[in-house]
Amino acid sequence: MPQKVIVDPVTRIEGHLKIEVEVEGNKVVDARTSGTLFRGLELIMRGRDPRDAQQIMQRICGVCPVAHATAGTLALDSAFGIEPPKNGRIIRNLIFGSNFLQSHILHFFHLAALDFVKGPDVPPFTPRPEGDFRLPDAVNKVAVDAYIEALNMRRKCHEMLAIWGGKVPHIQAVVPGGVTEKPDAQKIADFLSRLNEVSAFIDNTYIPIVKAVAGVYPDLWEVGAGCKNMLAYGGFPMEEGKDHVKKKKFFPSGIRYGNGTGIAFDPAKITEEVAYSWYADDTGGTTPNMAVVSPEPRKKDAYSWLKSPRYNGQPMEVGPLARMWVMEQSDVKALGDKAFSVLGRHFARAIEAKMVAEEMKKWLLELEIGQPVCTPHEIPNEAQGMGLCEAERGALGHWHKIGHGRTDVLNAVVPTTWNAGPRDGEGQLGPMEQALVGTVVADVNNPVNLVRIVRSMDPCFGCAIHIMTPDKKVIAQYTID
Ligand code: NFE
Repeated sequence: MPQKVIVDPVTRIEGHLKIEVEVEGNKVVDARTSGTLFRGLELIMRGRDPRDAQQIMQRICGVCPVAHATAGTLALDSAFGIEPPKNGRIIRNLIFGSNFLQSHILHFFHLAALDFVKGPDVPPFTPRPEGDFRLPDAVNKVAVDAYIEALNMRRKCHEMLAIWGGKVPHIQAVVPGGVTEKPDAQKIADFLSRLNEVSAFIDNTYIPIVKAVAGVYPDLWEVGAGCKNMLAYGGFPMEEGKDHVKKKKFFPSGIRYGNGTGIAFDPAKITEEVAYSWYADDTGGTTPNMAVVSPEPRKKDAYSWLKSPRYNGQPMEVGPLARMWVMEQSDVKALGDKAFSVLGRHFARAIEAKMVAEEMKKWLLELEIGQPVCTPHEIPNEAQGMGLCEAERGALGHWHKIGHGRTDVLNAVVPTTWNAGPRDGEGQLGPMEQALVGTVVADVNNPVNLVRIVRSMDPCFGCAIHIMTPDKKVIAQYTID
């Protein structure tokens, strides 16, 4: 008889997640991931001036607002038939890159590292799963000290972002056609001095601590493999003169199934399903630009407010590992099959933080002082746009339909929905569910590897779902039986 293990809520992630697994003979044989809040932000956009999208949709989340400003604006660029000039493209990349670094440092040091680093016996280091802290004392102390320094580094990233974006978390400067902030020598110098500090922290603290963790938890290269289907929409455009989906990007778009060869990404193959989601069935199976959001909180057998996005009918993992795997980044590629694991995801995230920091130094020097930052535009009466980018946690898309000059339909398909959505009508488990299945749970009273798997994917349920239903009074419960 399988034993049920429920962790609800999973802490040290953004938002509300419940995981429920069945353990038989010490192994997880089935898993369900439930997003327990409803997202209704798209409904707020209906009937509004479409240019509100990049402002309102940013409120979906305080961790990755720039990703939603970017996807929202790219969708408007494509609906309006415009693109930013070179300066606008680069400043958007600098704004987004600053938020990227902040988010990756936050995720490792303030959320996931505490699965491996034993802090002092006070909050925020307690409560914690006990019994499996393996770092030598001296290394553990460096990692605990880095918790504080990481807060400082995140502040620097916010300051970098504010130089171009006006403020954090919800930024002002990203608008259809480009940005509103012009480059000058002072801003470039102020940005670079902070970026150099953050970059040194990534090289000298972030990457070494990830490697130290990997050194003493080698078993975690074998834990949490998941579906091995990797998807990247591509991020950080590097050229002008094309629709943004087709532009050369720093993180290329693509698909890779396990060790297979890379396949070109085709947005027409994205669908959303709702077989086990609390949405009316007519929401499902449609392409994202047609999606309607009809909540049905009492739907039979449903167990999540997340939908199940699929690519060509397949569940896909998105995020740093997917980006590094798709672009065949040498350090991650060298891991081989070990890349599909808890440690592989942490390693890929740290490597890409270094890559983005290095690249931002180059982008900064490509700015052309005195040249335009934005392309003028008019709002069309009827139009459709798609905005695809790489959010910190993976592939993010906004689909925006304009009618009578107002927003008719806006739909966001976010990284955590890809990773943590429920099973689909074919019975295929979502990527996080697949990553949980097969895990050895030696002690059902302390299922630490289950939460390590979840955190390695850096889920954010604020993005994936939003707004609480009035009748869902219980918001936190932890049960192990
Ligand atoms: Ni709220 Fe987000 C990111 C988006 S969701 S953090 O990154 O989009 O996975």
